[in-house]
Amino acid sequence: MENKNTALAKTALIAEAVPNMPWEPKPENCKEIVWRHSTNPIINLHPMPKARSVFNSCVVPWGDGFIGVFRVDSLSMDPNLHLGSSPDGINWTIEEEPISFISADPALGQITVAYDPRLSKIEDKYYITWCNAYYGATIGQAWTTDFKTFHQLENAFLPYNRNGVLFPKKIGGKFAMLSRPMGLGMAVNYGDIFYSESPDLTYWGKHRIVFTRGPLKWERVKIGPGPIPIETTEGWLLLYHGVTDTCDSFVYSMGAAILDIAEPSKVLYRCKFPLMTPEKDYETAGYVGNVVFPTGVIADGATGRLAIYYGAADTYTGIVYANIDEIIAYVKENAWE
Ligand code: BMA
Repeated sequence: MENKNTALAKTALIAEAVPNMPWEPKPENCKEIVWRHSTNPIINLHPMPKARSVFNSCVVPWGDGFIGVFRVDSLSMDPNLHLGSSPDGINWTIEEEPISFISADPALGQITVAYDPRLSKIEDKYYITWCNAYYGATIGQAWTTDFKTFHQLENAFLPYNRNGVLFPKKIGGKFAMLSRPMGLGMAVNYGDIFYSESPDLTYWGKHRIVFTRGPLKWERVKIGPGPIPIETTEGWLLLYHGVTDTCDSFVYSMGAAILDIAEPSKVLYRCKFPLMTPEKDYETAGYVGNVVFPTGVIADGATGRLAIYYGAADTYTGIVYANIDEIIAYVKENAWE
């Protein structure tokens, strides 16, 4: 019988076991690296009375089940962050009212717009980062230990910045974050992934480029980090979104890269091809069509299984599954020289 250590070495995933995670085996005829949950989308339009849609959200194991922070677009289409819980990671109950944050500075606490949360457990705390509106998009930060009381911290950066994604452990003793500084509006063409460090989550610095938009079409307009990076024996697996333009819109796909464990601004491998592009009706049509936007992941250290949560068409929540071995092999085989 295989013991846990053997399984860890084989799967290359450094994570706790999550035996009850959502999972479906790869369909026999599937040639893709990731495959969709059979009853996607798992969260449909109008999941509760005051909500229009729920997407771009993140989840973690909690107790016997799962808990998550969800982007809920209200009936007026304004986004905010809501708590959700689930026994199986697929059927979610999302709270009607947004999360209320306790903030030392009332100016920061007046959240009017909040979206695209990420959730990261570092030591004994769960940290939420999100796109916060403070004179423009910037990175909001908060922590909780019980998912009842939420303590808001300083915004990490000046506007304009989106997609703040904390690493799930300190690097060289410092908190570490990937983010995507950006221009204001479509006129300023800027959207690449940077790495930053902080001793205390208040003061951020040592900003380093990780990688810029790619020369291939699928990611030539902008890129941004997706779920929290996944620790493996090969390095940090970063799932990210890459955006291209067509004659009438953008197309958001999911790509992957492997970053150095000790110095994550160093890219070891970056895959030339996306792992997933919008193909299903619920991805190509909706509030914003042709969008797959990964923001959450559950990783099972015992088997190397991944369940990746993504927003579809800015309207629905979906899950795709993958095996860590297969993703890593695919990224290496198809990496830029
Ligand atoms: C990005 C963000 C995301 C959204 C995506 C596609 O810029 O606004 O929240 O999912 O565009 O519209």
